[in-house]
Amino acid sequence: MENRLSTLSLLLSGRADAALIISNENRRYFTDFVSSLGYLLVTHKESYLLVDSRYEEAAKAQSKNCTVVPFRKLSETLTGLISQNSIKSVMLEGSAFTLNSAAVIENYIKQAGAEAVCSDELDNIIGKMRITKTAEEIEKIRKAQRLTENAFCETIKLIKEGVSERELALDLEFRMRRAGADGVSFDLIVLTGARTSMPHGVPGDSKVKNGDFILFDIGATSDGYHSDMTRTVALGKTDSTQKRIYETVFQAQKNALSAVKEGVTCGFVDEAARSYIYSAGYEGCFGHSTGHGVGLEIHEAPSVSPESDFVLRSGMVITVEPGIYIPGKCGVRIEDMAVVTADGCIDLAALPRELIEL
Ligand SMILES: [Mn+2]
Repeated sequence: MENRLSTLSLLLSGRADAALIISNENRRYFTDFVSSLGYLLVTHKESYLLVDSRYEEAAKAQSKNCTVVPFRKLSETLTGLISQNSIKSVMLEGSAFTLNSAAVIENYIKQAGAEAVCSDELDNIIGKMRITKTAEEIEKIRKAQRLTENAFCETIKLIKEGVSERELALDLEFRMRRAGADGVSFDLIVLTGARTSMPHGVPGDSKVKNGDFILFDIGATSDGYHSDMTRTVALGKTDSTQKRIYETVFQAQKNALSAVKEGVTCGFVDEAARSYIYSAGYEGCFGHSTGHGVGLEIHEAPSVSPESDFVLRSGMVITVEPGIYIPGKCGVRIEDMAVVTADGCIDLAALPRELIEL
């Protein structure tokens, strides 16, 4: 891992003497250390990772590029470090705090004679760093994707009349974890029949019937990095309406994937999928955005949404996931993750996208 803390420290120059990072993903991003609580104080000279006794031993062994400082009373340890380093201003991640927790930390910072700056500025600085993935990060996402695909290929063998959404979701999660995944990227979505028209439905006791679409929106995490994939399969033969919906989404996704490359806007990619779906007569049946960034979080910048003028750059990882949803009838979504390159993209999914009729 390159020294991201030095990069951040440089980016803080002229804006603040220090930054205090509390979000789990950002602490992990900068120190490689995983914990559910901790405070990373980044100064221009040095970075301190403040942890309680539960994490002291592990943090000392595993964290990178920072000094581990165990604390019993956060107020004392934090104010001590701020004073010792003559820090006069501390930037906070506006998105990571609740109103209450911000008030507490701001008070500690004031007690040390410094000013707290709680806005979106630090989020934006870190967001810009995280949005472009290194080759090492892309490998982690690819590994998470392989775990997802391997589980999917095994689980779909269980599909037959009478098997429930819940059973399929559980089977997928079990296979992912047994194969080495940290966990799932989100509560896995497995929907059958008419319920596939709900883009983010929750798996329940509904059972697969012949002729149903079964929609899987799934992902494993590996080394903290997320994967995200959607496949819609059918049990038995689909009718002409289902086929037309599937083919439209399939082509829309192809169009959007072909549109991805460095220099184009997210709005351009969205439009490539959306205009195809709308012109096929499905206007009003595709409400969500075409995609989103993926990394240490399942939903990151950029948002691949209509009219977005955000410009894609090489190394960004986005999903491309158009869908068509007809309430009471069925829905189809197909989703791959893609790495933006100078002249196109690399599709991180290795699985085919043509309709599978089991
Ligand atoms: Mn997604």
